[in-house]
Formats: sequence, C-alpha cells, structure tokens
Amino acid sequence: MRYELPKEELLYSGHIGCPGCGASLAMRYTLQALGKKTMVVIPACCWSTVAGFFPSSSLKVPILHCLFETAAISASGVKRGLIARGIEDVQVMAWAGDGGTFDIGLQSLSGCAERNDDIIYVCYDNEAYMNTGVQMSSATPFMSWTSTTPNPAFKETPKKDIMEILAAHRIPYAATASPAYPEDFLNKMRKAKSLQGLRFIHILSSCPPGWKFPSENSLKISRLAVETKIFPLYEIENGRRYALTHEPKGLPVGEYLKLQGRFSHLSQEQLRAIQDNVDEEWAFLMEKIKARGTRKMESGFRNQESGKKLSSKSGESHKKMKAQGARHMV
Ligand SMILES: Cc1ncc(C[n+]2csc(CCOP(=O)(O)OP(=O)(O)O)c2C)c(N)n1
Ligand code: SF4
Ligand SMILES: [Mg+2]
Repeated sequence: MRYELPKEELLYSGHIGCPGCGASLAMRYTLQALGKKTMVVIPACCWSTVAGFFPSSSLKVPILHCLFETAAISASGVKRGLIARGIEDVQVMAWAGDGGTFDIGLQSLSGCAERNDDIIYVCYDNEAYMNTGVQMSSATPFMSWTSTTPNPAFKETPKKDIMEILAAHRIPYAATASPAYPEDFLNKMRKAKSLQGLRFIHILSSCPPGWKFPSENSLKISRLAVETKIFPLYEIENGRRYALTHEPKGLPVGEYLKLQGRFSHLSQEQLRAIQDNVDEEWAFLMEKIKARGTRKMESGFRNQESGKKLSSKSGESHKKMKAQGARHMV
C-alpha cells in the first residue's frame, strides 16, 4: 500500500538548504503534520539561514529567530504571550540543532521540561555544529571525524543520550523520528500536537557535506541508521512508557558507516567496538520496552491522557492565567 503525504505544503521550494538535507525534509513533514497554526522559534543553526531573514522566509508560518542557547525558553515565552492575548490554538515549536539542544541550550530546555511548558521542541540532529564548519558536539557519534576531531584524534566518547535526559524529566511525550519513515514521522508529530506540555522530538538528520557522502544517498543512509539499530524509532510517554514504533532489520552497523566519509578511517577493531555498543544500547532499550507492562506507569505527576500536570504548576496556572487575563504572566 502506498502512503499518501498530506497535500498542504508550508515550506517553499527553492530554499537554501543543501541538496539531500535531512533537516529540510524533516521541516517539510513537521509543518505538514502541525499545520498553519504553528509558530516556529529557531536559534542559531543551519536552519536559521534556511528559514531566511525578515522579510524573506522559506516558511509559510511565522518565525522568531532567537539566541543560540534560548530555543526552549523563547518558545515558551511566545506561547505564554499568545495565551495572554487569548490565543490558545497555536502550536509553538522550537526547532534547534544538536549543538543548540545537547550542548548550549540544554539548561534552558531542562528548565522548560521541569515546568512542563506547553511547547513542541524538535531537535534536528545532524551530529555536529554544521553551520559553522562541522565542529564536534556531544551528539557526534563515537569515532567520527569532525573538523575539531581531526585525524587521528577522532571523537573518543559516545553520543549523549538525549532521550534519556528528557525522559528523566517525566515529560508527557518524547519520540525519535526519521524523515526516511514519513508515516511514522507524521504519526508522531500529530500525536505530539494532540498533547499538552513539553513534547520532545529527536530527529536524526542526514547531512551530506558534514557526513561526507553524495546527496543522492541521503535517504538510504537515514534508513540504514534505523535498520542497523543505530537510531531506533521509539517513543516514551511520561518518561516511563517506552514503545518501539518500527521493528528494524538489525543489519550490521558497517552497512551504514561505510557510506560516510566521516567514518572512512575505521579499523576492524573500531567497527566491532561500535557494533558492540549498538547491541548493548539496543538490549537496554528492549528491557525498558518490556518493563512497560510491569512497572507502575500511573505513578508520577503527569496525567496520562492529556499530558497535563496533575499538580498545581501547569494546569492550575493555565486556568489562573485565563481567569486573570494572564497579563501578569508575560
Ligand atoms: C552563543 C553563540 N555561540 C556560538 C555561535 C555561533 N554558531 C552559530 S550556528 C552554530 C552551530 C550550530 O550547531 P547546531 O545547533 O548543531 O545546528 P547546525 O548548524 O548543525 O544545524 C554556532 C556555533 C552563536 N551564534 N552564538
Ligand atoms: S550543512 Fe547539513 S544540515 Fe546544514 S543545510 Fe547543509 S545538509 Fe542541511
Ligand atoms: Mg548540528
């Protein structure tokens, strides 16, 4: 059966993203799922240039450009400002790179997650600071080349597990997604839209110049990341309920790595070490998925159905804001 994509396009063609840019395809699908009533907040990253600068824009929805470290808190401020003006039906989405999320924006994101601020936060992860010349970030994978981890000093530490960090905040929804699996991608974005509170989507975004591969291989490489179990597609509700959304084939990791120049130096021993690490992480994820039926998921502060906090913080303050015209909250 063929999967039909939504017809509505909210990303103009002719933008300045590189050919084969995974993040640009991800933006296209994201806006198709979220629809016109979306405001996008973008910190410094590749996508602040792809989105364009006022009065030019590649998006058909409003954009706020913000400082590198402030994606989450700026989006949260926009949402509160809208509510103060009585506008409640607009989704506010922060759209940040891995540098802006795993590293410099983590403090702001953690604060918003702790407060369960009512935004969708998307990290498009191309595994380095691409806009400024492929510098290493804490999302860069083990043994990868970057311009700050040059031959022979390749990245010595594993990629930071951002999903576990967000899960530890017990936010209503967190999911991984890949533009190579559009149906799964759109389902997750629509689910995020249907919930309230902090919703976090982690997208692995292939990057031809940064990963060093020809642009026509972009989707093939994105698919291989999933099918080798390097980037499993799963979701976490309330920081506890884990579910796999796509069963990967379990191909050897070499199938993914050998297509990218950033890994062209790997020895057999290093390849084995990467495979062992992927197998270990997969087993750990499976344990959490199996625990789904046995752990007491209802515990904690958040309401399973709505994604709203049961405690006074989000739900009550929301009501209060409405009752008081919410001017004092801005
Ligand atoms: C405080 C601050 N430090 C550094 C920069 C320079 N800078 C702009 S974009 C960027 C890279 C962003 O990397 P990432 O968030 O991974 O997005 P990508 O460029 O990879 O899409 C950097 C370092 C900045 N704008 N502000
Ligand atoms: S450098 Fe990478 S992330 Fe940036 S626009 Fe090009 S392909 Fe996309
Ligand atoms: Mg990046």
